[in-house]
Amino acid sequence: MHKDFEEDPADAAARVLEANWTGRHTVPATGLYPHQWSWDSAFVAIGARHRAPARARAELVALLEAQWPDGRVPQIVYDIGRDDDYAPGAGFWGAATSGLVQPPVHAWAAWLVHCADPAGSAREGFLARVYPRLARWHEYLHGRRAGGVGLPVTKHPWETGTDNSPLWDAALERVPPRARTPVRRPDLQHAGTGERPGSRDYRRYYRLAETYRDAGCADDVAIGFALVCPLFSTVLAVSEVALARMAESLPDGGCGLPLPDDGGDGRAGAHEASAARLIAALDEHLWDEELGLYVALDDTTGEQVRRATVNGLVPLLLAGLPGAGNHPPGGRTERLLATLAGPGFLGGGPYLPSTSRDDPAFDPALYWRGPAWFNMSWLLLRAVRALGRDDLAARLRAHFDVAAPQGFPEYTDPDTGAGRGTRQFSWTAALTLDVLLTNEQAVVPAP
Ligand code: 9WN
Repeated sequence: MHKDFEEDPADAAARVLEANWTGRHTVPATGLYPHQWSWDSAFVAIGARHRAPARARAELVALLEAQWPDGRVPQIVYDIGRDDDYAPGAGFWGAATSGLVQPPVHAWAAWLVHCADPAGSAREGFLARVYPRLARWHEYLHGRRAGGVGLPVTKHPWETGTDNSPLWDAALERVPPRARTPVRRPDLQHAGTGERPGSRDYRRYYRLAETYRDAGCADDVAIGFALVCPLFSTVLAVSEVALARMAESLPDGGCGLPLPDDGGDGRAGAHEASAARLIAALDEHLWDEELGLYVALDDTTGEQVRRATVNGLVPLLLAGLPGAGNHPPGGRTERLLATLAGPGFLGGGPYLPSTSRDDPAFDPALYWRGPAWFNMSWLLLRAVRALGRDDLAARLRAHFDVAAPQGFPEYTDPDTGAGRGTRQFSWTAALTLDVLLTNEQAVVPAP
Protein backbone atom coordinates (compact mmCIF):
# COMPACT_ATOMS: atom_id res chain seq x y z
CA MET A 1 0.00 0.00 0.00
CA HIS A 2 1.20 3.49 -0.84
CA LYS A 3 2.60 5.50 2.07
CA ASP A 4 -0.07 8.24 1.78
CA PHE A 5 -2.80 5.69 2.45
CA GLU A 6 -1.28 4.84 5.82
CA GLU A 7 -0.50 8.37 6.88
CA ASP A 8 -3.05 10.54 8.63
CA PRO A 9 -4.43 12.81 5.84
CA ALA A 10 -3.82 15.94 7.94
CA ASP A 11 -0.18 14.93 8.45
CA ALA A 12 0.17 14.21 4.74
CA ALA A 13 -1.34 17.62 3.89
CA ALA A 14 0.97 19.41 6.32
CA ARG A 15 3.91 17.59 4.74
CA VAL A 16 3.00 19.00 1.30
CA LEU A 17 2.93 22.53 2.69
CA GLU A 18 6.27 21.94 4.36
CA ALA A 19 7.81 20.62 1.13
CA ASN A 20 6.47 23.57 -0.90
CA TRP A 21 7.71 26.21 1.57
CA THR A 22 10.76 28.01 0.18
CA GLY A 23 11.75 29.77 3.40
CA ARG A 24 9.83 32.88 2.38
CA HIS A 25 6.62 31.70 0.77
CA THR A 26 4.88 28.56 -0.42
CA VAL A 27 4.92 27.68 -4.12
CA PRO A 28 1.66 26.26 -5.52
CA ALA A 29 3.61 23.28 -6.92
CA THR A 30 7.36 22.89 -7.20
CA GLY A 31 7.39 21.94 -10.91
CA LEU A 32 4.45 23.64 -12.66
CA TYR A 33 4.20 26.79 -10.52
CA PRO A 34 7.63 27.65 -9.05
CA HIS A 35 6.89 31.20 -7.77
CA GLN A 36 4.53 32.77 -5.23
CA TRP A 37 0.97 33.14 -6.53
CA SER A 38 -1.42 35.63 -5.01
CA TRP A 39 -4.66 33.80 -4.25
CA ASP A 40 -2.83 30.49 -3.77
CA SER A 41 -0.97 32.08 -0.86
CA ALA A 42 -4.27 33.16 0.68
CA PHE A 43 -5.62 29.60 0.53
CA VAL A 44 -2.31 28.24 1.81
CA ALA A 45 -2.49 30.58 4.79
CA ILE A 46 -6.06 29.45 5.53
CA GLY A 47 -4.84 25.86 5.86
CA ALA A 48 -1.49 26.56 7.48
CA ARG A 49 -3.11 28.62 10.27
CA HIS A 50 -4.08 25.46 12.17
CA ARG A 51 -0.69 23.90 12.65
CA ALA A 52 1.73 26.67 11.70
CA PRO A 53 0.05 30.03 12.41
CA ALA A 54 3.33 31.96 12.31
CA ARG A 55 4.03 30.47 8.88
CA ALA A 56 0.53 31.44 7.73
CA ARG A 57 1.16 35.03 8.81
CA ALA A 58 4.58 35.06 7.11
CA GLU A 59 3.00 33.81 3.88
CA LEU A 60 0.62 36.76 3.71
CA VAL A 61 3.17 39.31 4.87
CA ALA A 62 5.60 38.14 2.14
CA LEU A 63 2.92 38.56 -0.52
CA LEU A 64 1.84 41.97 0.72
CA GLU A 65 5.45 43.19 0.71
CA ALA A 66 5.29 42.87 -3.07
CA GLN A 67 2.35 45.29 -3.23
CA TRP A 68 2.72 47.99 -5.89
CA PRO A 69 2.66 51.68 -4.96
CA ASP A 70 -0.78 51.94 -6.59
CA GLY A 71 -2.11 49.31 -4.17
CA ARG A 72 -2.33 46.28 -6.45
CA VAL A 73 -1.25 42.93 -5.02
CA PRO A 74 0.44 41.09 -7.87
CA GLN A 75 -0.68 37.79 -9.37
CA ILE A 76 2.85 36.36 -9.16
CA VAL A 77 5.93 37.29 -7.10
CA TYR A 78 8.80 35.76 -9.02
CA ASP A 79 11.61 33.67 -7.62
CA ILE A 80 14.20 35.10 -9.99
CA GLY A 81 16.43 32.02 -9.69
CA ARG A 82 13.67 30.00 -11.37
CA ASP A 83 12.70 32.45 -14.09
CA ASP A 84 13.07 29.89 -16.90
CA ASP A 85 10.74 27.42 -15.25
CA TYR A 86 7.46 29.28 -15.83
CA ALA A 87 6.30 31.61 -18.59
CA PRO A 88 5.71 34.47 -18.78
CA GLY A 89 8.36 35.28 -16.20
CA ALA A 90 9.98 38.31 -14.61
CA GLY A 91 11.86 38.99 -17.87
CA PHE A 92 8.56 39.42 -19.69
CA TRP A 93 7.28 41.95 -17.16
CA GLY A 94 10.67 43.62 -16.69
CA ALA A 95 9.81 43.54 -12.98
CA ALA A 96 10.02 41.28 -9.95
CA THR A 97 6.29 40.63 -10.14
CA SER A 98 3.54 40.21 -12.68
CA GLY A 99 1.50 43.36 -13.32
CA LEU A 100 -1.78 41.45 -13.13
CA VAL A 101 -3.78 40.59 -10.02
CA GLN A 102 -5.91 37.69 -8.75
CA PRO A 103 -9.15 37.40 -6.76
CA PRO A 104 -8.94 39.34 -3.46
CA VAL A 105 -9.27 36.50 -0.95
CA HIS A 106 -6.44 37.97 1.12
CA ALA A 107 -8.23 40.03 3.77
CA TRP A 108 -10.59 37.13 4.45
CA ALA A 109 -7.58 34.82 4.76
CA ALA A 110 -5.74 37.28 7.02
CA TRP A 111 -8.75 37.48 9.33
CA LEU A 112 -9.07 33.68 9.52
CA VAL A 113 -5.34 33.45 10.22
CA HIS A 114 -5.67 36.04 12.99
CA CYS A 115 -8.66 34.27 14.57
CA ALA A 116 -6.78 30.95 14.68
CA ASP A 117 -4.07 32.40 16.94
CA PRO A 118 -5.03 35.83 18.29
CA ALA A 119 -2.21 35.81 20.87
CA GLY A 120 0.50 35.09 18.29
CA SER A 121 -1.05 37.59 15.93
CA ALA A 122 -1.04 40.29 18.64
CA ARG A 123 2.56 39.46 19.58
CA GLU A 124 3.67 40.03 16.00
CA GLY A 125 1.40 43.03 15.45
CA PHE A 126 0.04 41.10 12.48
CA LEU A 127 -3.21 43.01 11.97
CA ALA A 128 -1.57 46.40 12.30
CA ARG A 129 0.95 45.27 9.70
CA VAL A 130 -1.38 43.84 7.11
CA TYR A 131 -4.54 45.95 7.52
CA PRO A 132 -3.26 49.16 5.85
CA ARG A 133 -1.92 47.19 2.88
CA LEU A 134 -5.13 45.21 2.50
CA ALA A 135 -7.18 48.39 2.72
CA ARG A 136 -5.06 49.96 -0.05
CA TRP A 137 -5.44 46.81 -2.15
CA HIS A 138 -9.20 47.12 -1.96
CA GLU A 139 -9.04 50.85 -2.70
CA TYR A 140 -7.15 50.01 -5.89
CA LEU A 141 -9.91 47.59 -6.91
CA HIS A 142 -12.71 50.02 -6.04
CA GLY A 143 -10.94 52.88 -7.76
CA ARG A 144 -8.77 52.10 -10.74
CA ARG A 145 -10.56 48.83 -11.42
CA ALA A 146 -14.15 50.03 -11.06
CA GLY A 147 -16.21 49.01 -14.07
CA GLY A 148 -19.37 50.66 -15.37
CA VAL A 149 -21.65 49.00 -12.82
CA GLY A 150 -19.36 49.68 -9.88
CA LEU A 151 -17.94 46.15 -9.65
CA PRO A 152 -14.22 45.51 -10.23
CA VAL A 153 -13.09 44.44 -13.70
CA THR A 154 -10.50 41.82 -14.50
CA LYS A 155 -8.18 42.70 -17.39
CA HIS A 156 -6.98 39.20 -18.26
CA PRO A 157 -8.31 35.65 -17.79
CA TRP A 158 -5.33 35.03 -15.46
CA GLU A 159 -6.76 37.67 -13.15
CA THR A 160 -9.94 35.71 -12.63
CA GLY A 161 -8.12 32.70 -11.17
CA THR A 162 -10.46 30.60 -13.33
CA ASP A 163 -8.37 31.25 -16.42
CA ASN A 164 -9.89 28.85 -18.91
CA SER A 165 -13.54 29.25 -17.90
CA PRO A 166 -16.03 29.56 -20.80
CA LEU A 167 -17.04 32.88 -19.21
CA TRP A 168 -14.06 34.48 -20.94
CA ASP A 169 -14.39 32.79 -24.36
CA ALA A 170 -16.35 35.48 -26.23
CA ALA A 171 -14.15 38.34 -25.01
CA LEU A 172 -10.97 36.36 -25.68
CA GLU A 173 -12.18 35.66 -29.25
CA ARG A 174 -11.85 39.37 -29.94
CA VAL A 175 -8.16 39.36 -28.98
CA PRO A 176 -5.88 38.68 -31.97
CA PRO A 177 -4.07 35.36 -31.42
CA ARG A 178 -0.73 36.96 -32.21
CA ALA A 179 1.89 38.06 -29.72
CA ARG A 180 5.26 39.67 -30.33
CA THR A 181 6.84 37.70 -27.49
CA PRO A 182 7.52 34.07 -28.45
CA VAL A 183 5.24 31.85 -26.37
CA ARG A 184 7.10 29.34 -24.20
CA ARG A 185 5.15 26.47 -22.59
CA PRO A 186 7.20 25.01 -19.72
CA ASP A 187 3.81 24.10 -18.17
CA LEU A 188 3.43 21.27 -20.70
CA GLN A 189 6.37 19.45 -19.09
CA HIS A 190 4.25 19.05 -15.96
CA ALA A 191 0.67 18.59 -17.19
CA GLY A 192 -0.94 16.92 -20.21
CA THR A 193 -1.86 19.11 -23.19
CA GLY A 194 -5.48 17.98 -22.75
CA GLU A 195 -5.47 19.51 -19.27
CA ARG A 196 -4.04 22.93 -20.19
CA PRO A 197 -5.21 25.80 -22.41
CA GLY A 198 -4.41 25.43 -26.11
CA SER A 199 -1.70 27.34 -27.97
CA ARG A 200 -4.17 29.68 -29.67
CA ASP A 201 -5.47 30.72 -26.24
CA TYR A 202 -1.92 31.15 -25.01
CA ARG A 203 -1.08 33.48 -27.88
CA ARG A 204 -4.09 35.54 -26.90
CA TYR A 205 -3.06 35.48 -23.22
CA TYR A 206 0.37 36.78 -24.21
CA ARG A 207 -1.08 39.40 -26.52
CA LEU A 208 -3.28 40.78 -23.75
CA ALA A 209 -0.53 40.71 -21.15
CA GLU A 210 1.87 42.43 -23.56
CA THR A 211 -0.67 45.15 -24.36
CA TYR A 212 -1.30 45.78 -20.66
CA ARG A 213 2.42 45.80 -19.85
CA ASP A 214 3.21 48.17 -22.73
CA ALA A 215 0.53 50.56 -21.47
CA GLY A 216 2.50 50.68 -18.22
CA CYS A 217 -0.19 48.52 -16.54
CA ALA A 218 -2.37 51.62 -16.54
CA ASP A 219 -6.00 50.83 -15.92
CA ASP A 220 -7.51 53.74 -17.83
CA VAL A 221 -6.28 52.34 -21.15
CA ALA A 222 -8.68 49.89 -22.84
CA ILE A 223 -6.76 46.75 -23.77
CA GLY A 224 -9.65 44.73 -25.18
CA PHE A 225 -10.60 42.67 -22.13
CA ALA A 226 -12.57 43.97 -19.13
CA LEU A 227 -14.79 41.42 -17.44
CA VAL A 228 -16.74 41.54 -14.22
CA CYS A 229 -16.72 38.16 -12.49
CA PRO A 230 -19.23 37.06 -9.82
CA LEU A 231 -16.54 35.14 -7.94
CA PHE A 232 -14.07 38.02 -7.88
CA SER A 233 -16.78 40.49 -6.77
CA THR A 234 -18.08 38.11 -4.09
CA VAL A 235 -14.73 37.46 -2.45
CA LEU A 236 -14.08 41.20 -2.48
CA ALA A 237 -17.35 41.71 -0.55
CA VAL A 238 -16.46 38.95 1.93
CA SER A 239 -12.99 40.46 2.31
CA GLU A 240 -14.53 43.89 2.98
CA VAL A 241 -16.45 42.37 5.89
CA ALA A 242 -13.19 40.81 7.09
CA LEU A 243 -11.54 44.26 6.93
CA ALA A 244 -14.41 45.62 9.03
CA ARG A 245 -13.70 42.98 11.70
CA MET A 246 -10.00 43.87 11.56
CA ALA A 247 -10.63 47.60 11.90
CA GLU A 248 -12.79 46.92 14.97
CA SER A 249 -10.03 44.80 16.50
CA LEU A 250 -7.30 47.38 16.08
CA PRO A 251 -6.84 49.71 19.04
CA ASP A 252 -7.20 52.82 16.87
CA GLY A 253 -9.97 51.30 14.73
CA GLY A 254 -7.72 51.15 11.68
CA CYS A 255 -4.14 52.24 12.21
CA GLY A 256 -4.87 55.93 11.98
CA LEU A 257 -5.57 55.69 8.27
CA PRO A 258 -7.66 58.54 6.88
CA LEU A 259 -11.35 57.79 6.64
CA PRO A 260 -12.88 57.26 3.21
CA ASP A 261 -15.56 59.76 2.16
CA ASP A 262 -18.42 57.68 3.45
CA GLY A 263 -16.67 56.72 6.68
CA GLY A 264 -19.28 58.19 9.01
CA ASP A 265 -19.27 55.01 11.06
CA GLY A 266 -15.49 54.80 11.14
CA ARG A 267 -13.39 52.49 9.01
CA ALA A 268 -15.34 49.39 10.01
CA GLY A 269 -18.56 51.07 8.89
CA ALA A 270 -16.95 52.11 5.61
CA HIS A 271 -15.93 48.51 4.88
CA GLU A 272 -19.44 47.25 5.68
CA ALA A 273 -20.89 49.93 3.39
CA SER A 274 -18.52 48.93 0.65
CA ALA A 275 -19.58 45.27 0.99
CA ALA A 276 -23.23 46.30 0.82
CA ARG A 277 -22.60 48.33 -2.35
CA LEU A 278 -20.86 45.40 -4.03
CA ILE A 279 -23.65 43.04 -3.07
CA ALA A 280 -26.34 45.41 -4.38
CA ALA A 281 -24.51 45.83 -7.71
CA LEU A 282 -23.98 42.09 -8.03
CA ASP A 283 -27.70 41.50 -7.50
CA GLU A 284 -28.71 44.20 -9.89
CA HIS A 285 -26.37 43.37 -12.75
CA LEU A 286 -25.12 39.78 -12.57
CA TRP A 287 -28.18 37.66 -11.72
CA ASP A 288 -29.50 35.37 -14.45
CA GLU A 289 -33.02 34.24 -13.70
CA GLU A 290 -33.11 31.55 -16.36
CA LEU A 291 -29.84 29.88 -15.38
CA GLY A 292 -30.55 30.32 -11.68
CA LEU A 293 -27.14 31.71 -10.85
CA TYR A 294 -24.91 34.75 -11.30
CA VAL A 295 -23.06 35.32 -14.55
CA ALA A 296 -20.21 37.53 -15.73
CA LEU A 297 -20.60 40.92 -17.37
CA ASP A 298 -18.53 42.20 -20.27
CA ASP A 299 -17.68 45.77 -19.32
CA THR A 300 -16.74 46.59 -22.93
CA THR A 301 -20.15 45.70 -24.41
CA GLY A 302 -22.26 46.06 -21.25
CA GLU A 303 -23.67 42.57 -21.98
CA GLN A 304 -24.03 39.68 -19.57
CA VAL A 305 -22.04 36.54 -20.37
CA ARG A 306 -24.72 33.91 -19.89
CA ARG A 307 -22.74 30.78 -19.08
CA ALA A 308 -23.35 28.55 -16.07
CA THR A 309 -20.16 28.10 -14.08
CA VAL A 310 -19.19 27.54 -10.47
CA ASN A 311 -18.16 31.22 -10.35
CA GLY A 312 -21.87 32.04 -10.45
CA LEU A 313 -22.63 29.92 -7.38
CA VAL A 314 -19.96 31.51 -5.21
CA PRO A 315 -22.26 34.46 -4.27
CA LEU A 316 -24.04 31.94 -2.02
CA LEU A 317 -21.32 32.96 0.44
CA LEU A 318 -23.03 36.32 0.74
CA ALA A 319 -26.24 34.75 2.02
CA GLY A 320 -24.33 33.69 5.12
CA LEU A 321 -22.65 37.03 5.74
CA PRO A 322 -23.70 38.84 8.89
CA GLY A 323 -24.97 42.29 7.99
CA ALA A 324 -25.65 41.32 4.38
CA GLY A 325 -29.32 41.80 5.18
CA ASN A 326 -31.84 40.07 3.02
CA HIS A 327 -29.34 38.76 0.53
CA PRO A 328 -29.73 37.49 -2.07
CA PRO A 329 -33.18 39.01 -2.49
CA GLY A 330 -36.37 37.47 -3.80
CA GLY A 331 -35.78 33.83 -2.94
CA ARG A 332 -32.49 33.74 -4.82
CA THR A 333 -30.74 31.86 -2.03
CA GLU A 334 -33.18 28.97 -2.48
CA ARG A 335 -32.77 29.20 -6.24
CA LEU A 336 -28.95 29.13 -5.98
CA LEU A 337 -29.10 26.16 -3.63
CA ALA A 338 -31.37 24.38 -6.10
CA THR A 339 -28.91 25.11 -8.94
CA LEU A 340 -26.04 23.80 -6.81
CA ALA A 341 -28.01 20.62 -6.09
CA GLY A 342 -29.36 20.37 -9.64
CA PRO A 343 -28.21 18.31 -12.65
CA GLY A 344 -25.63 20.84 -13.87
CA PHE A 345 -23.67 20.62 -10.63
CA LEU A 346 -23.96 18.22 -7.67
CA GLY A 347 -27.11 16.55 -8.97
CA GLY A 348 -25.24 15.32 -12.05
CA GLY A 349 -22.30 13.60 -10.35
CA PRO A 350 -20.41 13.30 -7.09
CA TYR A 351 -18.11 16.33 -7.25
CA LEU A 352 -18.70 20.02 -7.98
CA PRO A 353 -17.68 20.79 -11.59
CA SER A 354 -16.09 24.15 -12.45
CA THR A 355 -18.40 24.51 -15.48
CA SER A 356 -21.97 23.24 -15.45
CA ARG A 357 -22.51 19.80 -16.93
CA ASP A 358 -25.23 21.49 -19.00
CA ASP A 359 -22.89 24.05 -20.59
CA PRO A 360 -21.75 23.19 -24.15
CA ALA A 361 -18.11 23.74 -23.13
CA PHE A 362 -18.26 21.19 -20.29
CA ASP A 363 -15.23 18.89 -20.43
CA PRO A 364 -14.38 16.80 -17.35
CA ALA A 365 -10.63 16.94 -18.05
CA LEU A 366 -10.00 20.43 -19.35
CA TYR A 367 -8.82 22.93 -16.78
CA TRP A 368 -11.66 25.15 -15.47
CA ARG A 369 -14.12 23.78 -18.05
CA GLY A 370 -15.40 20.90 -15.94
CA PRO A 371 -12.88 19.53 -13.45
CA ALA A 372 -13.67 19.84 -9.75
CA TRP A 373 -11.27 22.23 -7.99
CA PHE A 374 -10.74 22.02 -4.25
CA ASN A 375 -10.87 25.77 -3.68
CA MET A 376 -14.31 25.87 -5.29
CA SER A 377 -15.53 22.95 -3.14
CA TRP A 378 -14.13 24.83 -0.13
CA LEU A 379 -15.85 28.15 -0.99
CA LEU A 380 -19.22 26.47 -1.49
CA LEU A 381 -18.72 24.28 1.59
CA ARG A 382 -18.20 27.42 3.64
CA ALA A 383 -21.36 28.92 2.13
CA VAL A 384 -23.68 25.97 2.73
CA ARG A 385 -22.35 25.39 6.24
CA ALA A 386 -23.25 28.96 7.16
CA LEU A 387 -26.73 28.29 5.77
CA GLY A 388 -27.10 25.12 7.84
CA ARG A 389 -27.37 22.87 4.76
CA ASP A 390 -25.60 19.84 6.22
CA ASP A 391 -26.75 17.63 3.34
CA LEU A 392 -24.93 19.76 0.75
CA ALA A 393 -22.00 20.27 3.11
CA ALA A 394 -21.51 16.49 3.30
CA ARG A 395 -21.52 16.28 -0.49
CA LEU A 396 -18.91 19.04 -0.87
CA ARG A 397 -16.78 17.70 1.96
CA ALA A 398 -16.56 14.33 0.20
CA HIS A 399 -14.29 15.93 -2.40
CA PHE A 400 -11.58 16.30 0.23
CA ASP A 401 -11.66 12.56 0.97
CA VAL A 402 -10.12 11.86 -2.43
CA ALA A 403 -7.29 14.40 -2.05
CA ALA A 404 -4.75 12.68 0.24
CA PRO A 405 -4.97 9.20 -1.32
CA GLN A 406 -4.07 10.72 -4.71
CA GLY A 407 -1.22 12.93 -3.54
CA PHE A 408 -3.21 16.21 -3.40
CA PRO A 409 -3.98 16.76 -7.09
CA GLU A 410 -4.56 20.21 -8.51
CA TYR A 411 -8.11 19.20 -9.48
CA THR A 412 -10.10 16.06 -10.18
CA ASP A 413 -12.51 14.60 -12.66
CA PRO A 414 -15.95 15.69 -11.40
CA ASP A 415 -17.46 12.26 -12.06
CA THR A 416 -14.79 9.79 -10.97
CA GLY A 417 -12.74 11.93 -8.59
CA ALA A 418 -9.57 10.84 -10.45
CA GLY A 419 -6.73 13.31 -9.92
CA ARG A 420 -5.79 15.66 -12.75
CA GLY A 421 -3.18 18.36 -13.30
CA THR A 422 -0.15 18.51 -11.06
CA ARG A 423 0.25 16.74 -7.68
CA GLN A 424 1.33 17.90 -4.20
CA PHE A 425 -0.60 21.05 -5.01
CA SER A 426 -0.47 23.48 -2.11
CA TRP A 427 -4.03 24.79 -1.95
CA THR A 428 -5.45 21.28 -2.23
CA ALA A 429 -3.34 20.28 0.78
CA ALA A 430 -4.07 23.49 2.69
CA LEU A 431 -7.82 23.38 2.21
CA THR A 432 -7.93 19.67 3.02
CA LEU A 433 -6.18 20.54 6.26
CA ASP A 434 -8.72 23.28 6.92
CA VAL A 435 -11.70 21.00 6.26
CA LEU A 436 -10.23 18.34 8.55
CA LEU A 437 -9.39 20.73 11.36
CA THR A 438 -12.18 23.27 11.53
CA ASN A 439 -15.90 23.30 12.07
CA GLU A 440 -16.36 27.03 11.64
CA GLN A 441 -19.96 27.78 10.70
CA ALA A 442 -19.65 31.49 9.96
CA VAL A 443 -18.30 32.78 6.66
CA VAL A 444 -16.45 35.55 8.52
CA PRO A 445 -16.15 34.55 12.17
CA ALA A 446 -16.54 36.98 15.05
CA PRO A 447 -13.26 37.73 16.86
C1 9WN B 1 -1.78 31.42 -14.27
C2 9WN B 1 -1.27 28.80 -9.59
C3 9WN B 1 -2.30 29.27 -10.60
C4 9WN B 1 -3.68 29.50 -9.97
C5 9WN B 1 -4.77 29.74 -11.01
C6 9WN B 1 -4.74 28.60 -12.01
C7 9WN B 1 -3.36 28.48 -12.63
C8 9WN B 1 -1.81 29.96 -13.88
C9 9WN B 1 -1.52 29.05 -15.07
O1 9WN B 1 -2.40 28.27 -11.62
O2 9WN B 1 -3.11 29.68 -13.33
O3 9WN B 1 -1.94 32.22 -13.11
O4 9WN B 1 -0.37 29.02 -15.52
O5 9WN B 1 -2.43 28.37 -15.55
O6 9WN B 1 -5.71 28.77 -12.98
O7 9WN B 1 -6.02 29.82 -10.38
O8 9WN B 1 -3.62 30.60 -9.12
O9 9WN B 1 -1.74 27.69 -8.90
